[in-house]
Formats: sequence, structure tokens, C-alpha cells
Amino acid sequence: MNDPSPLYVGQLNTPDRDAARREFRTIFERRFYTNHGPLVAEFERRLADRLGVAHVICMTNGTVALMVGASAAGLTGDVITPAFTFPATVQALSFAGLNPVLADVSPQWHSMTPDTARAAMASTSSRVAAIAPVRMWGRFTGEEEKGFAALANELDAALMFDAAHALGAGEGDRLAGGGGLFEVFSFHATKVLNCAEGGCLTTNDDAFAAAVRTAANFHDRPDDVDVPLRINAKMSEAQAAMGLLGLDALESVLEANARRYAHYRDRLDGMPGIRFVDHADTLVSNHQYVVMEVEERFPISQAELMQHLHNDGIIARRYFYPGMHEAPPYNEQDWNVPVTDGLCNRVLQLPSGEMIANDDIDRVCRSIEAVATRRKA
Ligand code: T4K
Repeated sequence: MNDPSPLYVGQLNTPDRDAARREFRTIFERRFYTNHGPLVAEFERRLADRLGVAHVICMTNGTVALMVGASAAGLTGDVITPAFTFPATVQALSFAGLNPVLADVSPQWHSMTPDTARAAMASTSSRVAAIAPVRMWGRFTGEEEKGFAALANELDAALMFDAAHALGAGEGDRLAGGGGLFEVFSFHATKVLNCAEGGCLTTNDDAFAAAVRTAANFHDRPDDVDVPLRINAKMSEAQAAMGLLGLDALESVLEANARRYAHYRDRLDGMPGIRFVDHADTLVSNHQYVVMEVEERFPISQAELMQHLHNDGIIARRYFYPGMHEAPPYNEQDWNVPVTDGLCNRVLQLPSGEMIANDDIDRVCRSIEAVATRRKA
């Protein structure tokens, strides 16, 4: 039998080929490749409409959008942010000159809560300038948002959401995008909306939007305002073309994701030692990730299960490992984040996205089932 092809995590959606050819032909015909071109403007308009926010500012990627947003807000001092996140969250805040203070997360949803953010204040004696929660796995609740807003208000701190996972996710009719001073999204190849690389900042604050537009471009724009620093963070026309094609397909991508997710659940729900992290019963999920915890009672550990899956060509990932509290330079300090510690050794990400058919999901599940019946060593 031929070796089956590897199965990856990440959405890796491809646009309709004919539509892509047409869209890229217009870029070549215009010979207008970057610097606030018409496709970027159209992508920003359509995103603002979809997310229900006043301003969308597209940039090179989500990391840079967070960095530019934090810098344009003119903040200095401490920022409370979770230890359990992709490195980009914390690195971008450091790059913007802020001092990250790492908070623990909820064991159920893996995200920082107003309570864990408050508890993290024990790790700092200086003024907290900002709170930067992550909408982990795309989870969004208005109640938590209110809790963070109240804490930010009490501390006179700015509130910014890393919504890299949350495009199209929400609660009822309200989608992520309009929280705090700003939110940032990622359009990396592995996301539901894919510009190969890309990201955006969303805000309802007109003055702040002007500051971000200025900060994201090195010089000379008619609407420039005063900002502490400027840098080239512009999205190109090629990226915007990918994004527009992705927006056309977004609804069908989300539906297909939900179907794939349901198939995983049908196969693995009830397996002792496996817990899925899914908020779709009560909230709108984009199912960008298929997240599970490998519990203590499962016959082998998360790291061993990952290796077992890799041996079968299933490239599951440990998101996130190590936690940011163990990653340099943040590991120079001791952090009190026991939940994060546990999750780093339990959470596993399974293959998802357009490349994964039901047969592939069956293959992943068979591979997990093959070890699930072993006796624990
Ligand atoms: N905040 C949070 C909470 C985030 O999770 C992220 C990014 C950010 C901020 C920053 O946003 P960006 O600056 O990236 O816009 C991936 C993504 O690169 C990253 O965007 C994402 N989060 C993170 C959770 O996952 P990696 O390095 O772990 O995965 P990567 O790029 O190796 O891709 C996964 C698999 O997909 C690979 O095993 C191979 C396959 N693949 C990947 C690419 C890019 C392909 O087959 N084709 C491809 O083109 O970070």
C-alpha cells in the first residue's frame, strides 16, 4: 500500500481557480501592487460590513496588527495577557514596548478570564496600562467582554482583544470585532479567511483608527495624525485579492468546518480520557481548530499520542507548547499559572480544514482508537 499523504492542522483553503485568475489579472493590468490599493479598500469595506465595526485596517499579518495597535495607543507599562497563547500575542506586545504580565486561564475554555487577569496583578507592582485577552479557539462571550471592560475601567487601562482565531465567531448576532479599544484578526494560511499572510485591526473609535492608519505606514498620507512611532505594515493587493476570494467562500467554509467537527465528535465522543473543547452548543463557532485534551486517564500522554499520530502521518500539533511562561525571555520570571502548565501537557490539535475529508477523519480516529484500548503503563 502507498504511504497515505500527511494530514495537517490548519484550514489551508484554496480559492476558486478561475475567480483567482480573474482577480489577479486585474492586479497585473492596473500595475498597482500595494500602498492602499483598491482591493485592500474593498476588502476593508466588506470586512467592516461583515463584522459590524466602523473601521477595519488591513496589515501584513496579525502579529504586526497587534504590535501597531498597541504602539498607536501610546501605552507604556504593564499589559496583562495569558500565558497560554501562541507566542505572537506576547511577542507583539513586547515589541510595542509593553511589559507582559502573564495570567492563567480557565481550565474549561483555555482563555484568560476577568478573574484570572485580576489574579495576575499579584505579579506586578507597577501600573497596568492594558489588558489583552485572547479569544481562544474563537470563543466570544459578551459577558466576559463586559467583565474585562469593567476591570479595564477600574484600572484606567486600555482593553485590546487578540481575536486571531475568531473571524466569524460570536454570540447570537454579535461577532467578534467591536470589543475594547481594538481587536486583531489573523488571515494566515491556516485560518478560516486566508490571505496567505495577513491580518487586520478593527475598532469603533474614529480617532484611534486614524492613529493606526498613520502608524501602519512609514510616511506622508493626507490624513496623518500624531503617533509615537510609524512602520510599514501595509497589506498588498495580492493579499487582499486572496482575502476577497476567501470572503466569497466564507459561509461554505464555516459550514464545512462544522460538518467536519461533528464527524470528529461522532467518532470520538465518549472515549475515556479524551475531552473535546467545543463551545458551539451556546455560541457561534468558526470551528477553525479541532481541540482536544488528552486526560491523565488516557493510556498514553499527549506527547506520546502526538508521536503515535505523527508515525501514522497525522501531523497533530501541541498548541500551545511550551507556555509563554516557559519561553524566553519571559521564563526569567516565576509565574503562577498552574492551569496553563497542565494544558500545555494535555492539549492536542487535530487535522482540520479543506484538505481533510471524512475518510481522513476516520483515519485519525482509527489511529487514536488503536491506542485508546491499551492498558495504562
Ligand atoms: N495571536 C494568536 C492567538 C495566534 O494564534 C496567532 C497565530 C497570532 C496572534 C498571529 O497571527 P499571524 O501573525 O500568524 O497572522 C500557525 C500559524 O502560522 C499562526 O498564524 C497561528 N496563530 C498558529 C496557531 O498556527 P504554526 O507555526 O504552528 O503552524 P504552521 O504555519 O507550521 O502550519 C501548520 C501546518 O500547516 C504545518 O504543519 C504544515 C501546514 N501548512 C502550512 C502552511 C503555512 C501547509 O500545508 N501549507 C502552508 O502554506 O503557526
